[in-house]
Amino acid sequence: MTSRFLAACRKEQVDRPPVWIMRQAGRYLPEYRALRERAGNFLALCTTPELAAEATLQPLRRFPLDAAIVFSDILLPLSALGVAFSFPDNGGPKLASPLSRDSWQALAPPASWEAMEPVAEALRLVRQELAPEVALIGFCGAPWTLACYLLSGGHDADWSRARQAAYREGEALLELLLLLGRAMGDYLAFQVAAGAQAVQVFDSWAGVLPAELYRELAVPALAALASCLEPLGVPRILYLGQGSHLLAEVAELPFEVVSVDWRTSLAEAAAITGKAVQGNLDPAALAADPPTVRQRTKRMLAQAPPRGYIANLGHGIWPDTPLEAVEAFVAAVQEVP
Ligand code: 1CP
Repeated sequence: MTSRFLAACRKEQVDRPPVWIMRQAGRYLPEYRALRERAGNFLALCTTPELAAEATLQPLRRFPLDAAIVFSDILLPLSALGVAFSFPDNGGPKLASPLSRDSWQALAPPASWEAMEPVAEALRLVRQELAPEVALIGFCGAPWTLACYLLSGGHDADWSRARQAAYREGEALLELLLLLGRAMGDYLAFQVAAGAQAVQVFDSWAGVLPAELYRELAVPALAALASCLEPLGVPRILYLGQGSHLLAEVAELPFEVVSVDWRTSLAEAAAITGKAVQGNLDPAALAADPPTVRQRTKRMLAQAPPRGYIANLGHGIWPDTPLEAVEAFVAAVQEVP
């Protein structure tokens, strides 16, 4: 059976839009919280293939989603580049120390992805369990978003260190971004070899850059990343957080799908980029009662292009999301037309 998700990525005709949810495995699911408890901590969950596979499959057992995304994190492959970080129990990743220009210039691409073998094994385990029509997605962080974490050392409200570096030492930063782009392209190819049928590159913090700097710094690194995947023929999805002003910048990049958040119109994203589009319900909308979620979802669908559309949220689902709201969201997409 062919995958509705893969067909939509290629802008082929489908009976209804495919649907999946960014961060669909996670804390809003009680069974995820139990699994994470069993694993002891988040890193152990990511690096034990049987547990990572189980986390990946959990949302699929509950909701009839059209795609699974391997359970991991964008920071994990940086360990293969020698970057040390941790995931404290509450909040996002923390680096042992933020990278300075000297330390980032000493980074080298990994000779192999052997250190990421648990992710490959999780992909293989998940593929064995998934129904044939459900697509399996691999992912990585975009060079710019990874650089935000590397230079700030953890979450930062305005990513000042990376943005200042973009102006103060743009040439050196471009070298770092190109290195990350080549490394992540290679890492995604490694995931494809293990069974990923499509890949998503998360540029969650794209929107903090003005268009001019995005063009000068982020785009060449994304081009390097995407070109590593060219021979493999898998659909490439670029998630652009807060990226309305960047649509024209990414139009020429070899990604088949652009994924946008709730601030960007789906119709405009499709018109400006010419690509298939994914998104874009506000994750906050899932706090409403099921009939309201259904109504908001229908409104989103009405804005979507007739071909080349994948229903999703505009960013990752929030941990306090009620399960009934997720059900209403998925059902509203699937009962089309
Ligand atoms: O269980 C926990 O408490 C850990 C929370 C958590 C989870 C469930 C983190 C820490 N990462 C993840 C998994 C994860 N991260 C997945 C796979 C799950 C799935 O999609 O089903 C994916 C695709 C990611 C990607 C990711 N990690 C992004 C890009 C997407 C986005 O949300 O913008 C980013 C920015 C990260 C960094 C990160 N890791 C974890 C957190 C809480 C964060 C965000 C920190 C921040 O806001 O800066």
